[in-house]
Amino acid sequence: MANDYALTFSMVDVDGDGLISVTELSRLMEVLGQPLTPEAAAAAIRRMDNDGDGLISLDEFAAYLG
Ligand SMILES: [Ca+2]
Ligand SMILES: [Ca+2]
Repeated sequence: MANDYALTFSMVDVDGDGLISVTELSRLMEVLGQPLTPEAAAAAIRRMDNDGDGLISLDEFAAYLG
């Protein structure tokens, strides 16, 4: 299961720094045909962001989806 999350995560993490940013989330939703406003993207990040650094780590991503 963790590997599935890691695979999805790596597709979203375009620059490969191991963190999902608001920009990367926005790009993903655009590709999925469901573009978010910057406000909505930031709100989505905040919902997943457990340590408050404004970025989503693989742990936070897996915790949110799992
Ligand atoms: Ca990234
Ligand atoms: Ca975080």
